[in-house]
Amino acid sequence: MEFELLTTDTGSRARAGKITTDHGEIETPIFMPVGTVGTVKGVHQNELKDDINPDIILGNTYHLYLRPQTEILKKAGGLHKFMNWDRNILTDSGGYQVYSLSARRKIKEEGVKFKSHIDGSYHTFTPENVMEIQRAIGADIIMAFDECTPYPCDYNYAKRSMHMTHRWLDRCINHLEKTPELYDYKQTLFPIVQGSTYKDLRRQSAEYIANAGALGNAIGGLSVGEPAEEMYAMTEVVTEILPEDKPRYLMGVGTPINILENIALGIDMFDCVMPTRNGRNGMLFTSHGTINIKNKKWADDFSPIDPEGVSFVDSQYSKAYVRHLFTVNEMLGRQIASIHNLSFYLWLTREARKHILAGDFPQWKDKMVKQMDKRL
Ligand code: PRF
Repeated sequence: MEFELLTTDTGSRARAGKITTDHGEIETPIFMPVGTVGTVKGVHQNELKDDINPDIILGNTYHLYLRPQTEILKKAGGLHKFMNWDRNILTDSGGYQVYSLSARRKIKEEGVKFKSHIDGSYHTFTPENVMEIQRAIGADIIMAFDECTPYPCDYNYAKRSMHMTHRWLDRCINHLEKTPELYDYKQTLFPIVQGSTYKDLRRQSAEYIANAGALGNAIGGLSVGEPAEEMYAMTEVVTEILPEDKPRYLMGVGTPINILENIALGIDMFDCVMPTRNGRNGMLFTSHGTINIKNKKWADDFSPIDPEGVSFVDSQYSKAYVRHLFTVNEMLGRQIASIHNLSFYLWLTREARKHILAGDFPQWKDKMVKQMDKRL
């Protein structure tokens, strides 16, 4: 994997860059649609490739390990072939899903024993087996196994957990070296900064992660319920320390406003379930604010769902029609909302990139943040 830093904004820390892997180029800043179980929920491959058109999507080790399971993915020749996606994939390590989804878990130095949310069976994730599972899934970018601390988090717990995440990183790196790639392309490991909402811990963690010398770095443990200002303060501390010449990925963030603010602080990559999950609940993100399409006020509004939107759904369907689909609980409503929201998120990061390259990112960002901070 290579990263080319094209521009750093003079009025902020925003950057425009380009990552190149064996599955093609990724123009940064980028939003990566989440495809947890090997599908971006509710979106066909045609719509994903031709309309939303992302350079990279996300998969989850936790889910794919439980179903369809590693052996099936190996037989398929990896996740790319299994789901018929020939561009980039990044897999999260399970270091978050184990905490947020499993029915029960026990965290020890060796790893995490957890109870499946699907059938109640018991499993253990260790830094070593998570590297092996991610080899089998075959994503281009794979994540280190970490502990994502909750918010709020006691200082001493956060500190102990951060050190364990660092020791787990060393184990990930060692084991990955001994575990060859299964397919004919390279995989790149990204380590993860933790440290909860404590600046001193975040600094310490960022230094440790930077020293690991990986080709890209991630920030975890944020967007877990803390106020946005606290998240931005942590991003700022960490991006000051992480190397300039490597891409930086802020995990699980966030709203369109969170994304622009974090781009301004030097983040290059984002992922979040919001556009799809909130979309399935009738929330539409637009450049003029968020729409709750289930609201009665749209019942006879026959204007397009987003006149400025870049997706075909924006001009082809009216607000009244999509509201109707939600009211009668038709799945097409949820599909339209997912396609709209993902197209909007991708448009937003592409537009940010254009403005970084053009040199007027801070002004554009401030205007957009003000504009989007509304409920329509
Ligand atoms: N760790 C991992 N994945 C994550 C997170 C984390 O801290 C977050 C935090 N918002 C989202 N996804 N491994």
